[in-house]
Amino acid sequence: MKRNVLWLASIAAAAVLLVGCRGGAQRGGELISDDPMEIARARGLSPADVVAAVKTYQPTGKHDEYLLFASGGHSGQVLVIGVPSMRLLKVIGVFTPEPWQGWGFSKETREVLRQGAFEGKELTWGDVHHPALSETNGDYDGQFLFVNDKANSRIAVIDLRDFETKQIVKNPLSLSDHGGAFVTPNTEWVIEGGQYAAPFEGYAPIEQYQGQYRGLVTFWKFDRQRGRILPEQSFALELPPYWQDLCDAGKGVSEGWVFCNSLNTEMATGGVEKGNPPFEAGVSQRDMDYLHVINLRKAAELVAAGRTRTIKGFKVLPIETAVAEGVLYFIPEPKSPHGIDVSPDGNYLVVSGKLDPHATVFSFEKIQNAIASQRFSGRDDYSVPILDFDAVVESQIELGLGPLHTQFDPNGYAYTSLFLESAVVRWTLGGPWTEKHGRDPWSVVDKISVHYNIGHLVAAEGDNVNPDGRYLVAMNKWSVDRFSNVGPLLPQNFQLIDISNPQGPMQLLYDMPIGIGEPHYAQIIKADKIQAWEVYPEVGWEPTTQAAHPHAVKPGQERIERRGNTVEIWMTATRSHFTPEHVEVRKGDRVIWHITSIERARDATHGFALPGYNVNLSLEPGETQTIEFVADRDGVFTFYCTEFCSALHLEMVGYFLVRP
Ligand code: CUK
Ligand code: CUA
Repeated sequence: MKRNVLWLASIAAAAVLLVGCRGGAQRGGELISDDPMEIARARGLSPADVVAAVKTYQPTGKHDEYLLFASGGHSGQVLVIGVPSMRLLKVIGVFTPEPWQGWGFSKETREVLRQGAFEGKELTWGDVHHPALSETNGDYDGQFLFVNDKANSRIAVIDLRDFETKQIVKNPLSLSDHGGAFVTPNTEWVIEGGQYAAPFEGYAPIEQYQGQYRGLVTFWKFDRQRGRILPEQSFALELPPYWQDLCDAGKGVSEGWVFCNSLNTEMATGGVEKGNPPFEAGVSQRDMDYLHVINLRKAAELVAAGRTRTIKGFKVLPIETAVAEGVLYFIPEPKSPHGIDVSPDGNYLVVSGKLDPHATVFSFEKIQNAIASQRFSGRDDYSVPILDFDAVVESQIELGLGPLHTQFDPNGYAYTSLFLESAVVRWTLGGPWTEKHGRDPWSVVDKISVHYNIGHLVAAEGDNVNPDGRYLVAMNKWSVDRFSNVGPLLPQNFQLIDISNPQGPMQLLYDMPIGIGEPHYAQIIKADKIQAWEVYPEVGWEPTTQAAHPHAVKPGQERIERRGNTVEIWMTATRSHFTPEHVEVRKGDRVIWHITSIERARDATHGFALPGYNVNLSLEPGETQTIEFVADRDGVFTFYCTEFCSALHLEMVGYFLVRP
């Protein structure tokens, strides 16, 4: 209903523009009219611009219908954006310290960051590629978000009750990943596909590539109750040293299976400086690479039965076992593929090769038949059976140049990003899906230009069993001339596209520059599925454990205690004071400082800055956080609140005195 009203309003606005308007809206560079038509004309807006504006504008206080969770790329963070307004709502600190949130500054959050250390070395950035919302029966449930770090092979768990990172797991076997994070339809497993093959155990000369280097895909067991990945129940599937790329989890008919693309089945090892072909040529000599088809259910049974080796304390299911037990099959796929996306019903696997203008669609049903009747066209060097291409392919559709990633809507359409063409193509996904909606199977129906060099695209709930359609966001690598010049490093460009009309064309609505990292993938969830807390459930809450903090303190019980060279402080924060306000220690003392916000009012956040000691905390209502350090600088340090919390915010200070 509301949408109809909006639509009518925008049509009316557009119609008036089309028949022309009166002039004189602008005088001396100033807009003086409050007639919308005159304003539009004075600003040079076309009727389509006005329609786009009306479709995206959110009046003050009105909430967006959808939330977009976008990877923050090499910022190591996650972005939360409202759709359709494209307003940035939050940046979630994940792999990188983030002072506004106190992320990586308190003892509690530092410990989460340190979980992601590589053999003891703390890593303070990540390359986030693929966010994955938790699912129940293949539909987003709004509880958790998982993201991968391509640079260091890590997965992070974010709890959507407070939008904070709770856990980082470091893959002990690898230092790069890509096909993650993806979840199985009930979030039992978080999938982390590999990327650049390397030895599991450490060093091996590159001449021993085929024998010593390995690919892998890791299945992290998720405990929803505890909100944690359980590394001891997780395992990796050993794979040939191809470069596994994106993965997707089966759903519906294909639930229990996992599909991963690969490139470099040539096993090229580069070395352009030694006269070898460079990687870019070496990895694309063959016409076909291999789509990996993995029976995860069977693999998990083998792991439970102890059929694993342990490498660096982590369970590994060997290739030989996977092959012998029917866990692993290959399908030839056009070379150097990128996206693999499973259709909403789970039957079609859409593979797009950047170097091939087609999407290749495989049928899960045909794959099962080919496995049952052993229709193999051979085996690779590691004895993995290769399914006969013709036996499992459903269709190949010419989409355009450089197809990458595919999403779905409820109208029987698929949408694929075209990197080289800078476009989004809408096409019909054949089979019963299309028949039900009375469409031609496997045909391109519409194309829209985007600016520029699109990587991923994301439609509302467009990768789960129940896509919403409505909106699609093109995630463009280059913005070139779209925005004011901000120097040689340009923002990426998210473009919001209206896909709500199944009969009409797609319409570009909005450009949003992303001035932080390079977002790769994103997911769009219906906003009302997320039930985030407004304040922490009780005073003295510890967000990293989601439980009462053992060192929370009630008003009146604030204190400072000394034990030998250790000084421990239990402090409260409220508008507009810290208690106590004087903390005095001796140089060299170890300081353990707990601060509890005793606020219960929504949005009454306090900060806690300790200059000279590199501390800034964010204390949301009810939260308790700890800082721990050696007072190795003497002097007088004013700690103060970094959030403008009240009229007397400037007075919310105290003195930390360190006696020489
Ligand atoms: S990737 Cu970057 S555009 Cu990591 Cu999913 Cu395709
Ligand atoms: Cu508390 Cu400003």
